[in-house]
Amino acid sequence: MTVFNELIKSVMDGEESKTIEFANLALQSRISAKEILNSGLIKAMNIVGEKFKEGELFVPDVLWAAQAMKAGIEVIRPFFGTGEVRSLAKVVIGTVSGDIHEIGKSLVAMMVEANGFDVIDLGVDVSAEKFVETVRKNDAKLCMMSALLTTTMPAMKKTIEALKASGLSGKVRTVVGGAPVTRKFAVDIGADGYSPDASGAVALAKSLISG
Ligand code: B1M
Repeated sequence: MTVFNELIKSVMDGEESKTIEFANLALQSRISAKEILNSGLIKAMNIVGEKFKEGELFVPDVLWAAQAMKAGIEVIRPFFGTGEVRSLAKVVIGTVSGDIHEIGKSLVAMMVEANGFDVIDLGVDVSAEKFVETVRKNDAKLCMMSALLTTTMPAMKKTIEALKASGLSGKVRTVVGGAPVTRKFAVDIGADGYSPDASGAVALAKSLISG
């Protein structure tokens, strides 16, 4: 089996220690962190998602896989730095209220941080009030929201409205993303930006800060 197949299998089996072992092995084989992420960890989680949808895997299996994936991300995290000068622009990020999916959000947070931003990660199930309070307290320039459930997407609209109602809309730009989120939805709810993936989110953060 190739190192990628081993890595994918270890995530799917929820074998955290094996995921760490194979992620390290891949790095030693001079495979880039980006490739390990895309062709190993994310690929595995997509297969898990499909199997979950088909009823072949259940919530605990998905949780174990998610934990293994998180462990793999920690192994490659130090290799995501770009060496750019820190912008010092503060970014508040979180998964919106009612939603506990954290991996995609953490990935975006990690990559945005690696590109020179000061990231305040509020975690998951973050209320509109918490986003507003943190943006205000830290004079954040960007508020980034993730949602993985169609049922939690309205919480993004609620947060954007809360930012506006608090008089922060001219001071902070908003970015939304996550598997069910679309560009049209982002436009409809008045977000300043949308990205389908983590690298797009980084590019967007840079352009919104400079523009
Ligand atoms: Co859940 N889950 N889950 N889940 N889960 C999905 C999302 C689902 C698509 C599975 C399926 O049915 N195929 C489905 C949602 C259907 C829908 O609404 N459209 C679903 C469901 C239904 C549920 C529950 C309701 C299941 C239940 O209890 N019956 C429940 C809800 C809990 C809740 O939140 N209230 C639930 C629970 C869970 C677990 C807790 C078991 C676990 C999360 C554990 C954790 O995060 N610690 C889990 C997982 C792991 C998944 C899947 C399998 C994988 C998600 C993931 O981590 N992907 C997922 C199926 C799938 O996506 N294939 C599924 C890897 C990650 C790197 O990708 O998060 O998409 P992703 O992030 C990407 C992009 O979306 C983007 O960049 C990232 C990197 O490219 N992105 C952004 C994300 N945020 C961004 C923000 C940005 C920009 C880009 O800017 C701000």
